Amino acid sequence: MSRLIIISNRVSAPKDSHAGAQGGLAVALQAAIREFGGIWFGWSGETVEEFTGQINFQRAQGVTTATVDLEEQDIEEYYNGYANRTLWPLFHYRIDLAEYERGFAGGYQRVNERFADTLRPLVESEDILWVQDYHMFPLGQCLRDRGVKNRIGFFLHIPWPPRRLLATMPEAQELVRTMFAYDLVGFHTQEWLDSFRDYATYELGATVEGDTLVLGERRLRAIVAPIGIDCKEFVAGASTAAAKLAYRRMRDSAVGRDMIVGVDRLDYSKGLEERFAGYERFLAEHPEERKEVFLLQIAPPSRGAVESYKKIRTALEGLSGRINGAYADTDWVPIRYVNQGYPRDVLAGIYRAARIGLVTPLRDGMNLVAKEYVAAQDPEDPGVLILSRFAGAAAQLKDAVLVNPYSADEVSDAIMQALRMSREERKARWRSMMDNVEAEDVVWWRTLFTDALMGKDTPAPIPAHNDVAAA
Ligand code: GDG
Repeated sequence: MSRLIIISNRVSAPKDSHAGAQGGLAVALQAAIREFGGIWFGWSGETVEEFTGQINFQRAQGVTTATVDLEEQDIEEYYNGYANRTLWPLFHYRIDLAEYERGFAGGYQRVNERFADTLRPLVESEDILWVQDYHMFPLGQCLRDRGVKNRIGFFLHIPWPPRRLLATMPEAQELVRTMFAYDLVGFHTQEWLDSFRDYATYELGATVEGDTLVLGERRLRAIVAPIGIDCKEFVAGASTAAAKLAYRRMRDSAVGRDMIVGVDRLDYSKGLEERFAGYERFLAEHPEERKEVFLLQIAPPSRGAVESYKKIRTALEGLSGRINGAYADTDWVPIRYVNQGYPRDVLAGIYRAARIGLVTPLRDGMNLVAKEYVAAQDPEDPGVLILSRFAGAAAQLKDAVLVNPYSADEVSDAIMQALRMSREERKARWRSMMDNVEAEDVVWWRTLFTDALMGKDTPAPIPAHNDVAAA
């Protein structure tokens, strides 16, 4: 049987602590490696004075990880630079924030070459390779240049931008051309896939044959594979002692008020400023509801080395302070804004205690918080998910209250609708969403992709347009 080599920027070795401590994606990829045998390869997260390509192998619970250290300059140009200041904003449609610097592009290419040099000797002829995410677009081509003939797949965890936005990046054509080194590419939604196909056909002259794009000698199959969560693990996590304690604490501290919860990495794509503005509109328009609700926003900081992330942190501190200053009373504060992370089972308890899950990214590849919120609910008295129509998750969670996150009025109306929603309606919407979260979980996603990569499934034609998230 073929071994599976997974390659991603960061690598998660299995941990000894209870299963809830790790994200569902890490656990699912580890399980895949256990099933097929193989390796998980990537950056160690450490720096070294001079790159050596020395691999640190580790084996834990049946999973082998192989990591390499990078130079300070690599991290500046490849990770903080091209990945986080060029590709991340551009792929979330924020060309106003995207920085196009040749130094970043050069460093990104150099690091991918370094990964390819290091990985090449580990690849055996029957292995199947699966590259994850935007840090590694050119890796497939770098491996082909070094004689790797194996099947290689690529999965993109973030959106794919419309072609006219992508065209603003100087290396766009080259980047998309190198993607034809892969045999299979996967996206969370049809919308992202359509944008990719548009670019490849209009800008590069690729042709479409069913679900395959053809460019010269290369054939690239493109599929939709929406990622899910480890639903069983999350449901179990919601009834651990820690979850129950968190649930009780939240309920006690709510003193009969309805809690609205948001949980997001501190990132401009998550629409936090717009969310606060929508909530403020709700408070302004519904004075009678003011002391009946509060918003708990959990936002652990991320990518603190990047300037735009420092800015959003300052902006949110100002905004939450202003809203609290304008509306708070001696016995009530409208926003509890928290800049720290919590263990996963504590999060599950918090989700369960919240009458509303407010998930309003401006643009999001999928958004797992939306699915976690659904999985954590009490089936007999579930809360309401308010979800941005611009999150990939909206294509699956059609019974959420879908909103345009840019519209404070829509967010405000959705909060009111959710607060007034009958238990009957809440249960019906929740059941339909939970059916999806249970069925299309992270193992389903992983199997969908690896089966396609190994040619074990039946290709379906690409529909002309995405009927869901095309807005
Ligand atoms: C990228 C794409 C796509 C958050 N706060 C805490 C915490 N989290 C966990 C959540 C969730 C995860 O982080 C965030 O996942 P998302 O999907 O919402 O967002 P990204 O990090 O931007 O992920 C995204 C995803 O890749 C997968 O393909 O869905 O669109 O952008 O699991 O629970 N976890 C803990 N404490 C926290 O305080 N333990």
